[in-house]
Amino acid sequence: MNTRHPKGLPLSLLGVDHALVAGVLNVTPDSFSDGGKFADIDAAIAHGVELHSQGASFIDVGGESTRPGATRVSEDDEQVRVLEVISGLTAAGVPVSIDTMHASTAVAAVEAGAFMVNDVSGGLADAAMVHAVADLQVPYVIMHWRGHSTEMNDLATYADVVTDVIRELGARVEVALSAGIAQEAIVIDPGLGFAKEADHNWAILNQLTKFKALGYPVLIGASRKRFIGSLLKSNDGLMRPIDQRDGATDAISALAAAAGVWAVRVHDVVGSVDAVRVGSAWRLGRG
Ligand code: PMM
Repeated sequence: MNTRHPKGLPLSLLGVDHALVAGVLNVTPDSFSDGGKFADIDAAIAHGVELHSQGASFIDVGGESTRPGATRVSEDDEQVRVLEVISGLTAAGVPVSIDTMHASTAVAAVEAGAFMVNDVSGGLADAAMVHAVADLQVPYVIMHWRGHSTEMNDLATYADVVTDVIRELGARVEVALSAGIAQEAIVIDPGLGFAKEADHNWAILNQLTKFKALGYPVLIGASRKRFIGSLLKSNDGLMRPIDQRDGATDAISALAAAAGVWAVRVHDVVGSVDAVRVGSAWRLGRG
């Protein structure tokens, strides 16, 4: 199996030998970091084009917030939010992935030009998803997930977080394979912040090589998440504000690239583009 890239990547990304940077584009009124800013379609497309020009390998477009406590959106509302943005970016030559838990949105998004489906629920939220992706024959990101945003904070209990997440991810990979998704099309993601407390995330990052060893390309989404905010608390105990977490995000991007991940998913592309170059050169022993 080729663990460098999943099968089905745009040609423009195949020659890249450092970790890829996925730029986050949340077209939602309520995402925790950039939500609300890009609800207007033209502004969203312009932002995606800008992230791509800054060096993002592809743009991950999502229309449903997965922020802890967020309420769900209907498939129709989600598609109204994302489809025009995806076709606009595709027309501008920007590779796009779709961040969705809905099979119908995945299908419509790929029709609109998306090359990959990023499903934070790893197929658990919508049983039709793995079958849809098998038909679409596109790369599929399977993230570790235990439940929707309204309940995930109560599900963060593990005997051993690394062992448990690897086992649960493995079960979702089996479901995807049984549905007919090609092994070469699968990407795995430990799901930082999803039913995980701060130290669960650090334990996972500490053991990234164990995820790599499963043989699938690995994607990491640490950008601006709460566990960074709590690591960098001020002396009086205040969380580091969301808009001041990019330096730490860049550090994680560098270390994740050094550990051999396939891609990092970030809001601030500029810093992570340099960071993954450093991490990948470190890993390869050449620039
Ligand atoms: N995190 C978020 C959304 N989508 N997708 C993947 N594959 N991995 C992640 O860690 C991930 C994701 C939540 O962050 P956001 O609200 O800033 O997009």
